Amino acid sequence: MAIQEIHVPDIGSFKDVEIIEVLVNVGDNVNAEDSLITVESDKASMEIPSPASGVVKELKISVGDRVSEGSLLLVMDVAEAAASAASPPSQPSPAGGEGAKSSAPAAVPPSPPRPQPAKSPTAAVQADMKDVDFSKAYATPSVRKFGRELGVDLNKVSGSGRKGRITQEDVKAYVKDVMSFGGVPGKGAMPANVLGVAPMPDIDFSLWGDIETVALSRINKLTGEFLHRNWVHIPHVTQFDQADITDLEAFRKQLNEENAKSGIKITPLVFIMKAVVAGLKAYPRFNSSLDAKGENLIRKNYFHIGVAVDTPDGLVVPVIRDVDKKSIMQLSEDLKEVSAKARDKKLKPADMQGGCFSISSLGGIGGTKFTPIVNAPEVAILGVSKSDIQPVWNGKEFAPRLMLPLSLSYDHRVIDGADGARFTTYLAKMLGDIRRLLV
Ligand code: CAO
Repeated sequence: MAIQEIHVPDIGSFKDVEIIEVLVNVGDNVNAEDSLITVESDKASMEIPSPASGVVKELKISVGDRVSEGSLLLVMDVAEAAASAASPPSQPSPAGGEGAKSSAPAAVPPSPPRPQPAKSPTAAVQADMKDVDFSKAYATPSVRKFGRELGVDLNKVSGSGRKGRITQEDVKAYVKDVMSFGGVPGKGAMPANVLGVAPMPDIDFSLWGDIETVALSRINKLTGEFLHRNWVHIPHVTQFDQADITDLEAFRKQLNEENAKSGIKITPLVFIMKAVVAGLKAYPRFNSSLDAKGENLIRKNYFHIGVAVDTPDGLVVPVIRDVDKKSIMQLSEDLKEVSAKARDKKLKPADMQGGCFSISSLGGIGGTKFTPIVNAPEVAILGVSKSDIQPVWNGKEFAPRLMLPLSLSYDHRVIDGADGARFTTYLAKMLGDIRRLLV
């Protein structure tokens, strides 16, 4: 045995890239070509394999560190035979191409966070793989992701790729095998929670005309995974309503005139935030989250509101804290600050955590209603569309009133339809006469 430092080999155009996964721990027995870490650039992720077999003695990096060719990764007690064979560094494997040795890997979504070990993985194909430990499965992040999406426990799939690496074809063959045997091969019936959803086909669009491929931003990819998870896990219902904001709008315009010199613009959104807080106080179930087992509701006695901000790189939801304690002017300032931070990419993860309820306002753009996706672990989200003048019957005649469309999506496991309707009715009442917010 010999102590050897393991460095990042030639990784082509990947420079100063972030480590998104450390796949080994101190004490692990590693075989040559086993993946050590996954790095990610703006465009792609890539696994760095071990150049030698041996035991990991010391890790010199952790998730979030940035590395380039030559960076020290770890110290290994290398097996004698492997030590001499270890001199030419192994090539990293681009996550997008099985066994490929390209320095310009294809763009793929980042690998999801490393899951915790499963307590009792009984089924070969499961609907939810988030708790299953794939760390010993020899597969690229894209194949791990594919396996998770199909609910396949990769630990049970044999790899036909180089050095036994599991390929996408192996996963497909495994699923076919399990399906054709009506369950776990040789072990009985199909588990009840099989997803049963076919993977998206890989289509060559150039067959029908000129195309170009544009890599998704990191925010697009993360948001996509997050929204997909919430869409699949949460039974959504969307309740539509309208608030008469004719008087509110007159007051808002007056405030803006009075504060013209302050440089702070008051938009309808800050009043909506205040009305939402009143709603959360009146209907505390909306200010709660389900615990991980789905058995208890965690009720919050604070009022932090997430606001969806549209940026050139995608959607982010910074959280404005203690909305109940802030004035309309203060909230307008906060909103201006967080949207500027979001658009300048200066938001930190902590700025986007701890929200109780989110608001997605498309009122500055247009549209009449939409169905926002709940921002879990929150249980409801309010979509706001563009207000417009409508004829409203006042008992004697139709009067022109400024109506604001509201679209409330909620988690039906926590909120009943009646409460959904009560909540929007309450919001409309508050926004229709904002003096009520003081009561
Ligand atoms: N009806 C009519 N006009 C509205 C309105 C509404 N509901 N909401 C805002 N407006 C007006 C504002 O008063 C402002 O008018 P002036 O320019 O005349 O003053 C204009 O529209 C632009 O407002 P804004 O968008 O700059 O400000 P905001 O406070 O309403 O919103 C922010 C701030 C950050 C939420 C917004 O800029 C944004 O990014 N919205 C997009 C959110 C998004 O993408 N959601 C989709 C997520 S997917 O569910």
